[in-house]
Amino acid sequence: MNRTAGQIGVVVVVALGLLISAGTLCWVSLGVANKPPEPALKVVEVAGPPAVLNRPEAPAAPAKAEDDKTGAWGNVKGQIVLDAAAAPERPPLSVSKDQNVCLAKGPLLSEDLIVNKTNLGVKNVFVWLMPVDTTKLLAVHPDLQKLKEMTVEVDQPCCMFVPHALCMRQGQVLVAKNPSVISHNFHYTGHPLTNPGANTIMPAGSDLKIPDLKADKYPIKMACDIHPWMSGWIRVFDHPYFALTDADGKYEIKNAPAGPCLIYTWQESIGWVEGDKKGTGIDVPAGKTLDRGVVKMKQP
Ligand SMILES: [Cu+2]
Repeated sequence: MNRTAGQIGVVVVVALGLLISAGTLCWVSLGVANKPPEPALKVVEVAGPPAVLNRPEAPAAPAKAEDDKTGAWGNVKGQIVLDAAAAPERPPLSVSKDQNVCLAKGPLLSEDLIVNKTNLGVKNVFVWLMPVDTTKLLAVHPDLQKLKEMTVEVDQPCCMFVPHALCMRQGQVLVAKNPSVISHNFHYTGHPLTNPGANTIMPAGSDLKIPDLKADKYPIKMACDIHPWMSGWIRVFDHPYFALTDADGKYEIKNAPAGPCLIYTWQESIGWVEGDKKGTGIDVPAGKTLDRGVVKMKQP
């Protein structure tokens, strides 16, 4: 029994030796002897620092768009001025119908191009910001995230749209009003796929609610088929960083995300005022105002 056990012991030792040698040869021949598989723990380390994961009392981080790396905000302002020696006169509109109502407060003047006679500032230029990477959204300042007004109104008191140009945010409802004693036909048209528009008769004293306007780089045109001189423009944004120039051609956009972005300027009589549909690169300074000074707009 003892001899047999001894023989078995020798066989086991020899077999183990052969197995170890074969295993080593196998690792070496496969080229993996010096590259053991990555430990599963490595993945856990990459996923996040345990010190943070183990802090249940840590406050939740506020939701931020990807562009917001600093949490800082800045302002952008400027002025759009017509490149001309003098402000052009606004031609009177040809009011061919309902004169007793439409001309009750005097002649109607074209609003296609309204230029300040003193400083040549151009009114109603749309100015807005966009991210450099158009697949992302601009970070929005916490004070501006919630819509302050759920509706935006456009009035038609005397056969003109008031205001003639308006900006709104996606989610707001456009309310067209007709306080006059005659009918209008509210006809709005945007991009056929985004804001295809509609054409609705508005009897005297009626309102029309349009709740589904979408943010788009294409403007929406307002018109009235009954009074063909009526016109107006709407732009819809998915952020709050837009402005219309005032009677001096000035604009200011506040609390925009600091860092690089694109600025667009568009006026109905010439289209793009500065640059083109690709916009113009600017850098919004953290905690400061970028004054872009005067930008000259060519004449139509
Ligand atoms: Cu009308």
